[in-house]
Amino acid sequence: MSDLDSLQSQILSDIAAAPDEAALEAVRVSALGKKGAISALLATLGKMSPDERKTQGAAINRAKDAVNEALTARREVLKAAALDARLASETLDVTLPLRDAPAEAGRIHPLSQVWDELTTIFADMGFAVAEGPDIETDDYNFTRLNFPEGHPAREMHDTFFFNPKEDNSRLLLRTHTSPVQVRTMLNQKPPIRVICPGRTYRIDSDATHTPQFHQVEGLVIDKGSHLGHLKWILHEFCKAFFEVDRINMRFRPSFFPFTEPSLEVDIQCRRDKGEIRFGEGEDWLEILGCGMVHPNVLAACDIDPDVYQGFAWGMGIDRIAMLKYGIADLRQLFEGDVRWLNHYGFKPLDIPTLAGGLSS
Ligand code: 2U9
Repeated sequence: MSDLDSLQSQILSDIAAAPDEAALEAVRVSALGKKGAISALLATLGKMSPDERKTQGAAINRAKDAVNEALTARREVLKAAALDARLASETLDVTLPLRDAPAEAGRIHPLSQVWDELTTIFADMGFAVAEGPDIETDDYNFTRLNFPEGHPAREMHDTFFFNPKEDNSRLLLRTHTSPVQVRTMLNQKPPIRVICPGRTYRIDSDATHTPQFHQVEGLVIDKGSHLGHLKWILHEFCKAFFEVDRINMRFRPSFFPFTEPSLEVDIQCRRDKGEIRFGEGEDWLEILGCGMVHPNVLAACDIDPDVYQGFAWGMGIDRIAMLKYGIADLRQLFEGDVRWLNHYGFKPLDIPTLAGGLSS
């Protein structure tokens, strides 16, 4: 085999072995580039005799053509292989579930969820939502609610007071949402049917109390309203809220300055391996307080107690949220831990409705 033949077969086998386009380019440069082996042979033609040049020139050019052809063919093969590899690596599996859309990102806090659930339930019964300021007067938070001046019942509430004003009156952070009902009665004529969800404050901080917490209270004022209506409303609320068909309730006598008679309500439940089930079982769990609005409160809110009567109730939103969603520690509700929220939170578009389900 001549030197040219062996050079050509070496180059062709290098071309065949080139694993990618970069390696193939390196083979091309070493054969046909300025300093390439075939280019070097072509440069020798000038020093040859015309006869020699004729035969050698034709032979070298055939080798050059063969190399060019092999390069083109190999380049096509490598290009196709590179494309196949890219297509394989960039394959999209259209059967995979969709990634969360932006509207699915973030979570609704369980307290907000429960707040929405209970306003949905009471709205369905015809209740309006009333709101009022967090900073209240002593008069609206205590006096008009039949807490006599200097009465120990005021101390039960462990109040956050602001510094006294010049006239010695003191503003305070409301200890319950009841002043919202006082404002409602002063501004609206009966019949009244409102619920008052809101933030409340008491100087209390331990495993079962936070200085800021949440309450929802309800108030009905009409000429013929009575305890039977109150029991029905609370019973319907508990069934809807805990999403059970039946629930047993127990009404125990109690005392609040603003209601007479006053009652505390327990619901029947079963405690099972750290979980609570409602609507069955032998245990009782206190969930709210209620009663007929005290005639002194009606009178203090410009409503004639000889014409109208009413009932009211109150419960802790934090407590019913913990019971419904199995949250063990009250303080977790206030920590703002995103990992906790991702576990206990609700999807933003799963808005509670009675038709679509409260928490499904
Ligand atoms: C007016 C008249 C009456 C609201 C009521 C309760 C009973 C009650 C507690 C439950 C748990 C507060 O969060 S808690 O500690 N509340 O037991 N609340 S009756 O009665 C009113 C309110 C306003 C004008």
